[in-house]
Amino acid sequence: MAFELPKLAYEYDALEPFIDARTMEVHHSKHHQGYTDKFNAILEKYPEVASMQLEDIFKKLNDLDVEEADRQGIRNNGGGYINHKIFWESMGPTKNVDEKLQNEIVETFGSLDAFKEEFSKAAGSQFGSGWAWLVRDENNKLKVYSLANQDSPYSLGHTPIFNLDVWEHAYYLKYQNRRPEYIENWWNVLKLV
Ligand code: MN3
Repeated sequence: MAFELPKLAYEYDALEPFIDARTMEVHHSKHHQGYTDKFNAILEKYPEVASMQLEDIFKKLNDLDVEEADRQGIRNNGGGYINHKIFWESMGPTKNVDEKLQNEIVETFGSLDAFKEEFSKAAGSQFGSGWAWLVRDENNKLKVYSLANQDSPYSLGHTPIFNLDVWEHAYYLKYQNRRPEYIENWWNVLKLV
């Protein structure tokens, strides 16, 4: 069983003007498709891994019975597969605020603005390619951080809630080197908060 490129719940131009249609199209149909294909190609060698729940593959990444080069391949390409899936699902053209989550965010970070500032800082200060994350840690506490490349919070024992892609391919066409502007505009298309 192969993992499929997830269909988006909205059109490529639905997040305009904050994320442009061309970036969405290339990001989804080329980048995400590429991760999907490479992930599946590795899994062809490991039917037991291919039949696992997607999240479990990353929770158990270090214990998978695979060659080391393939473990790294799963980390990178499988990470690219699951991280983008979370990314598309957390965005949308209309807000669908999760009140319970929002209350918990205010409780944990002091205010919504303080949370946004901390998250934006994590996204802005990630050196090179990576993602900013809101997760639940092993004690069910909300936490914000960034991880390099396609690393998954599941591999740290954490559960992702939403993420922000700060690889250049996520924003370069529209924003070039202006990552802070991309981050600021992204809050408009994050559904949950
Ligand atoms: Mn990406």
